[in-house]
Amino acid sequence: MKTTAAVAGLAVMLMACGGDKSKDSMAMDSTSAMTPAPAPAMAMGATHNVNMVLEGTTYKFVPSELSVKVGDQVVFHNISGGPHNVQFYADSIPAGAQAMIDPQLKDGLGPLSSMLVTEPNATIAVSFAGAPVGVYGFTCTPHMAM
Ligand SMILES: [Cu+2]
Repeated sequence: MKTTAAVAGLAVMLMACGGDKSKDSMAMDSTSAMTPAPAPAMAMGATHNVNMVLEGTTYKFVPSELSVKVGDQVVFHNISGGPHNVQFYADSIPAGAQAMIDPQLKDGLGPLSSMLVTEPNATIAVSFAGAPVGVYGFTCTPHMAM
C-alpha cells in the first residue's frame, strides 16, 4: 500500500466558476514536508469557506485560490447565480483522490461531481481528510464553459 509521506502538505486551490480559460485547480505541495507534522490524523481540520457567486456576468469562486492542509474541509456556499455544484477534473487530481472524493458527493451529477445546489446559502462540503497531496482542479458543471 502506498502511503503519502507529506501528510502535512499544503494545498492550493485555484478556482474560477467560469470567466477564465485556465483550469481551476488546487495544488497540494509537499514543500512543507520538512516541517514536523503535528499528528494530522488526530487533529481536527480547519474549515475553509468558498462562495459561489455571480458578479455581473461572471461566475466565480471566492476566494479563487486556496491552500488547505490534509484533514481540512472546504465548504462551498451557494451565494448567487446558482444552481452551482463542484466538479473535480478527473485529469487534474492526484492518484487515489477520486476514491476519497466520490463517496462524499452523494447524488452527484456523475463521477467527481457534486449535486447541484439551488437553495440560497446551501452548501457542499468536501473533506480532505486522508487526501493525497497534490493538485486538485475543479469547476462548476453548469458554468464551466462560461
Ligand atoms: Cu456555477
